[in-house]
Amino acid sequence: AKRLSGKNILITGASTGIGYHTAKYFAEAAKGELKLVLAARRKEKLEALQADLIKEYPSIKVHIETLDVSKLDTIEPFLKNLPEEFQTVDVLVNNAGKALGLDPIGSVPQTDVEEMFQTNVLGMIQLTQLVVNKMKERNVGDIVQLGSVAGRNPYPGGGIYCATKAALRSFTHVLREELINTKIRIIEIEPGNVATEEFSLVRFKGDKSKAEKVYEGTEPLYGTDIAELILFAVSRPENTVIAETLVFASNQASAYHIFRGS
Ligand code: 8X3
Repeated sequence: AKRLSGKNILITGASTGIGYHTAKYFAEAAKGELKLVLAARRKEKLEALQADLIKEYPSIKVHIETLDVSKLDTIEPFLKNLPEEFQTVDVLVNNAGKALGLDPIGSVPQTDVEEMFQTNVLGMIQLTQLVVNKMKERNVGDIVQLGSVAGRNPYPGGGIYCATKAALRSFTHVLREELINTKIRIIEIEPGNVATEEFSLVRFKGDKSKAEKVYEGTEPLYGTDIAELILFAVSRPENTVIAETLVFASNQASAYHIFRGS
């Protein structure tokens, strides 16, 4: 908790899933002695989370802001307009991201291709480029990248999503190389199958039965499990960088291989 105390943590995609739980885990670990900038597209969800956090931890400072990272030209104004006390970002959690469909290459709707790349890659890059320069000036900071097993182990039907996560992985490696002479830590978390509230629902465009099948017969990971890892990585002493972390549920061995009880 001491290592987090007073820090300002910016989380994208904070309204649900891994981002939401990460906000809660940080708040709990620091007993409210920190600042959170929570960004996502849905204002009402952020408002509810902010209200919960303030109720539970009266000393916490939470700034919420509507942000769609796929709208690249909104990212710089978003940062510039942060209230003074939230301007200095100590920890950036690049969490916003999505998979759309499982269509074979040749049949992926162009809108899906663009939406995945805009969000998972271009938005993430834009935000990181702006934040990293400020971190460089201070020679300190943590950038947490939400990669995926999909970035290492591409699977049929994931032609675009896997490519976005491979791009994130490559970008993240370069960032770590370039920042080797700084105190900025680059942390990549690469989850396998995580049953968040919405990941599969978004992938299958609201088809609940398809979404539920992804986790059927398994004991999946949950958003809370990944939040716990992000918190662990960020709260290591400054000589330690959890550089990469491939994380599976205990019944998953690769992107393709999930044990479903038979
Ligand atoms: C999410 C994991 O297996 O759906 O990044 O690609 S998977």
